[in-house]
Amino acid sequence: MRILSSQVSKHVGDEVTLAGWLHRVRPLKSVTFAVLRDRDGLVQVVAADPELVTRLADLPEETVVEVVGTATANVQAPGGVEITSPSVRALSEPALTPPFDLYRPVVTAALPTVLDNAAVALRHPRLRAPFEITAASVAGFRRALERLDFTEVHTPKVVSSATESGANVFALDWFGRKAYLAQSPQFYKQTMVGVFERVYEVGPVFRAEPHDTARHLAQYTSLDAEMGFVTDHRDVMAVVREAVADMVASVAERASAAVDLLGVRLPDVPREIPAIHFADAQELLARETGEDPRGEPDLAPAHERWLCEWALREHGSEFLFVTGYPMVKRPFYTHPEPGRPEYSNSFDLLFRGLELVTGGQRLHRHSDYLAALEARGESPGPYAGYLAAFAHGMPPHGGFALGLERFVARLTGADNIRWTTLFPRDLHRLAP
Ligand code: AMO
Repeated sequence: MRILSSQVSKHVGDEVTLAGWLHRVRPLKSVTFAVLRDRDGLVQVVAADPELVTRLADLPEETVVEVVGTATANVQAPGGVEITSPSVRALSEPALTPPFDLYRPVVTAALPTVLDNAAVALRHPRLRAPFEITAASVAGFRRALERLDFTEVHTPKVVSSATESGANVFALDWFGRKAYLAQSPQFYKQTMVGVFERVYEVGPVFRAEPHDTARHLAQYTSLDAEMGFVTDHRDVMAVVREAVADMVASVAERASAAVDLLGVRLPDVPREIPAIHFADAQELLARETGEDPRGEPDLAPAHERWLCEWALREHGSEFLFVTGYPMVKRPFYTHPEPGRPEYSNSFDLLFRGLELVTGGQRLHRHSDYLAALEARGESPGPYAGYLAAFAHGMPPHGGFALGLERFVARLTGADNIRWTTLFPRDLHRLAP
């Protein structure tokens, strides 16, 4: 029976069967050291038999093999155990040479080379590690929301109207009718509050981003939640805090090898994440930075970075909520701030200099939606299916969305979101 590389130390003295990829083949004078890679790690195989040494010389790295041999303790072997007296059987054809050496601990290949050759490049332990962290992050997100009694839903990704703004939407032909790729599950998650009160979704969303930036993708994974019976956006922020805390904890528990390999420093998630109102943030920036952003409807990336440094200095937190963004910059479903209707009951969560989450309280009265659409010069027609939820009675509610690839990029310190995206889709890239 096949065992994994991580299990060989429990079998010292036994004959064992392993299978995986030839990570490295290193011929010395009389013996050949081969390193086998499986889903759990690496194990060294020592071939001394001249026939096998000759055969290994013809097996290129990345060929898939089965190895049967004796697990033998050797303090000099990585992990303290190696496989001796092996027989080796190829399970694949001799593999093509990878575009760069997968066995070298550090990746020197540039991002485009990695992306162009993703099928094989992602096998490199350092390039695969972010996706172990991604999987653990999603498990943590689900765990938090399940604990808080949210129900997971799966909503359409082809829709009949834009949800976030008309500009960056992909249009497609749907049996002769105009359709769009969903920019978010926004309308459906709100609608489902009328059914379950609390819902969440993990799924792809599409943004026709015309800019080639290090933080934007044309398809990304959105971690969404929506909940009913909130007092205001602060109830939603409390759920964001729980979700992020469980994501970080789950990464520590389930992806510790990847965390160690990449030298990731996991953040503390404060019990209460500090929050600053948009207007106060602008005052602070004007006072402290010599620039005056007051009057601007949004924060510049440089200002987000500055505010994150400030939060770390003042509050010892790598997370900062900015609340109350101006209504003009928020989608029509946004709830205004009571008493200051130019501001909104919305928030962003900034993490290590970058916007990670957007959320807020929504309008919930049907008449408010009609007024909001009219104020923006839009007709309610295209939104009929969504507006029906409000006509039939909806509670005060709110929700948020977290960009998964951005989260992992900030966590791992990646300088480009594409290092933490499987097969990224962007302005230039539709394959592989
Ligand atoms: P928003 O459009 O701000 O909000 O998106 C939410 C979060 O998704 C991430 N994100 C992106 N990640 C990669 N590439 C992109 N092009 C991209 N665009 C956004 C960010 C961002 O914070 N419906 C609202 C959410 C809500 O209010 O519930 C929405 O989609 O991390």
